[in-house]
Amino acid sequence: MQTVVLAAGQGTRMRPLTDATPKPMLRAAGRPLLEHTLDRAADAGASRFVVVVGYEADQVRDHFGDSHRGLDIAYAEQTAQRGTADAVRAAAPELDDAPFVVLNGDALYDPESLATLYDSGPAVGSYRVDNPSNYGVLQLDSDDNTRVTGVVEKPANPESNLINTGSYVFPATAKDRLDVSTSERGELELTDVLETVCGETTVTAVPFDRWLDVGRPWELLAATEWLSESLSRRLDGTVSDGATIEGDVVVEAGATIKAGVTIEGPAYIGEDATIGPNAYIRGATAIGAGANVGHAVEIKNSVLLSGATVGHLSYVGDSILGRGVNFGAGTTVANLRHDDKPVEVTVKGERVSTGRRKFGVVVGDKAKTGINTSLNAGVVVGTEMTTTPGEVLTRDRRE
Ligand code: TTP
Repeated sequence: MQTVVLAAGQGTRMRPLTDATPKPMLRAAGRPLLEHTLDRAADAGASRFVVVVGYEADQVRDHFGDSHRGLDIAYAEQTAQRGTADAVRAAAPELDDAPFVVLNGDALYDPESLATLYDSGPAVGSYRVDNPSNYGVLQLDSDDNTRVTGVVEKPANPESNLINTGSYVFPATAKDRLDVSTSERGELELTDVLETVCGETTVTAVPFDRWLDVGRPWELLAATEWLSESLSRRLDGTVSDGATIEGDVVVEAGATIKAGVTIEGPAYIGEDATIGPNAYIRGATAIGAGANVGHAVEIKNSVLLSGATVGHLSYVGDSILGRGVNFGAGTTVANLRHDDKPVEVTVKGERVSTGRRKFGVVVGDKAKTGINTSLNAGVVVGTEMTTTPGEVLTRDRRE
């Protein structure tokens, strides 16, 4: 089935990691989120893709070109990010007169459930959560509890814990229902299109076994953890006889693992990365292309994007380091509160629980720390920001 993939958003909740990168191009387990989505859609039954691009569109186009796994990709440009209905409207001229699937380019869907969605008639992917008030909650027909009648956004008193995953099979006629009015939060929403379609035809809720919306920085760690489960051991780079590589570890061609390094999989080491000597990498860690992890450095359950350097005597736990970040010798990250409560991070000016007992820091592209910097759990360091030698950062440094 023809598949529209939304990848035009600005990813404001993911800042500073999205200051210069579209969110769907952030890498989890070595590959952009959007590539994982296209792969899973291809496996589930996509026949061709219409990728809606907008924010930093060229990065998406340059990476994928005009096909993926033998399936054509057409691009639709959404010039201003006015909402998901507007994004699909931008894609409409590229669609044939047939049913179409819509997926978010920054969400992960479990392959089996996605295949079921593709095999369904008009449908919406649903998922059960503990905190439905944070999502769009599906309203179901009282006589037929697989039939969707509508969606209530972030209800104070949700009538169920079944939420909208943002994945849909629309009938061809939905192309004529894309002109919606602006919602309370000021966007043109695809859920309003869904509501119209629900009034015209039967739309079924297809339950997903697993789903992850990657909207905030710590969700990039969750994505990496999930995708790391399917890594299979492959050592294409140069691995010293004096290194210990345990479990499902991928070392890409051109990467160098020096003596004294221990890597406990699952872990991903990108092309031309250099690890060691004497470094320790564990948890679901992904080290990007050209990154450098030096002597006596421990990296646990973290993502280092391309070109990041942690050169000497450092600890990085449960953290995300942007492209070209440089940690001075002795930089140490805290990833646990003394009161054992979930670590909080400021997202768009508000303190938000990550839900994680262990979470370290988020560091924007090209930021640099001075030697012996201490970074407290939940701290965000903005793009190109710096710290002085010996500095203890207990608050964000965004500008
Ligand atoms: P969101 O995650 O709601 O929006 P976003 O990606 O811009 O992130 P943030 O809220 O942090 O600013 O969007 C859901 C999906 O829809 C996502 O894949 C991006 C896409 N999208 C568009 O393509 N165009 C749009 O105008 C909007 C709002 C989203």
